[in-house]
Amino acid sequence: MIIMKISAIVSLFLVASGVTSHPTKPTTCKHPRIRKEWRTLTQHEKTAYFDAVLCLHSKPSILSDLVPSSLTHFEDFVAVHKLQTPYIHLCGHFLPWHRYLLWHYETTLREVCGYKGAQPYWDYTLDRANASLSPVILDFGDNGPKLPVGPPVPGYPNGTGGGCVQEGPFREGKFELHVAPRQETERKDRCLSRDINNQIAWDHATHEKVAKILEQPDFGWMTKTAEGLGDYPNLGIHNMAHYIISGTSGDTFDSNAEPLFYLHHGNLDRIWWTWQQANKKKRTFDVSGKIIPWANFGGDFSHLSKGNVTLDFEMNLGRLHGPIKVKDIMHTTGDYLCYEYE
Ligand SMILES: *[C@@H]1O[C@H](CO)[C@@H](O)[C@H](O)[C@H]1NC(C)=O
Ligand SMILES: *[C@@H]1O[C@H](CO)[C@@H](O)[C@H](O)[C@H]1NC(C)=O
Ligand SMILES: *[C@@H]1O[C@H](CO)[C@@H](O)[C@H](O)[C@H]1NC(C)=O
Ligand SMILES: [Cu+2]
Repeated sequence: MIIMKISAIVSLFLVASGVTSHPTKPTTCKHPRIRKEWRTLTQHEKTAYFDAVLCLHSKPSILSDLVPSSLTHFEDFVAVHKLQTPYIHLCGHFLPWHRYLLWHYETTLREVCGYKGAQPYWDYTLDRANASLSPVILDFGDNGPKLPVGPPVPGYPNGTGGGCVQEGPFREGKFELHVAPRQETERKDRCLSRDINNQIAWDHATHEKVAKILEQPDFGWMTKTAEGLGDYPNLGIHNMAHYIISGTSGDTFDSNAEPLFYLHHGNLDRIWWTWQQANKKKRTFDVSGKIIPWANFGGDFSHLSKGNVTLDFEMNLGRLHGPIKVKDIMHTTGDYLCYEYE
């Protein structure tokens, strides 16, 4: 009787601890890629990163039959994000899906374009005082000439640019985009545009906003705080950073046609990672939140389950990669992913 009780207690304990015991298990990740803040990279490292992105943009598309406006391998990532936009934002797997996208983008830069480094990130809180002077944005080129473009969010002042980027590695004439805006899939040749909004940076690129995310007790509240609490376009830190740059970056569907997207999402992923690191046992495998997004981007959700995202939920990058399960990407130094933030 006593033995039975003990074994019942033990098995209860095992069920309760469940996957949370994974982080302490040895994993196959021995030499994690170290992701650094952009401004700490050497000039040599910065040039190597730009060369790799431009290389990716010179490789032919592998899915242009699906999205005719994707002409390059760089644009394939934009096409995949565009097609999945209604299903990967404002939902439980928002952070997992974007972590997976970043890992595969970083890996492709390395495998296809010989990049030796890791995906850098952009800590925009360092540029809050004047986003127009951000050394990160300026390394990626300028703002583009002033055009009559309204504010990205009602109630904010207009941005400071709006035209085609004229300087740097992604300037007009050197870096042409073919991928059409929003949900369109037909080819539309255009430039990369930016419309830096200093007021949005001042109001939202704050340490307080980051601290608010980090102090949330569980994944559900943490991700909602990061993404905005359901009242899109509420300026959660995720939307906010897109709108600091605006222009191409402000169009959710193909926001990753802006190379800075991957640095912004690197930072968002770092915030999630920092939150996980603060309580590895409890948080490394904590995931929840609805499968069906809490705001409609114009998708058909009839094929989706009404429940929450779990560790066994499947994600894919269309024809680029997958499917994998959410549990594969929860641990950044596990058996699938292998990176850390500096
Ligand atoms: C920010 O920098 C830009 C570019 O140098 C400048 O025109 C602007 O006045 C600065 N804004 C503030 C608030 O200092
Ligand atoms: C902001 O841009 C809009 C659209 O071009 C324009 O109508 C408006 O006058 C601008 N506002 C200011 C204060 O310049
Ligand atoms: C679904 O996710 C939400 C948000 O994380 C959470 O509050 C809720 O408890 C979850 N529901 C279930 C049944 O797990
Ligand atoms: Cu996205």
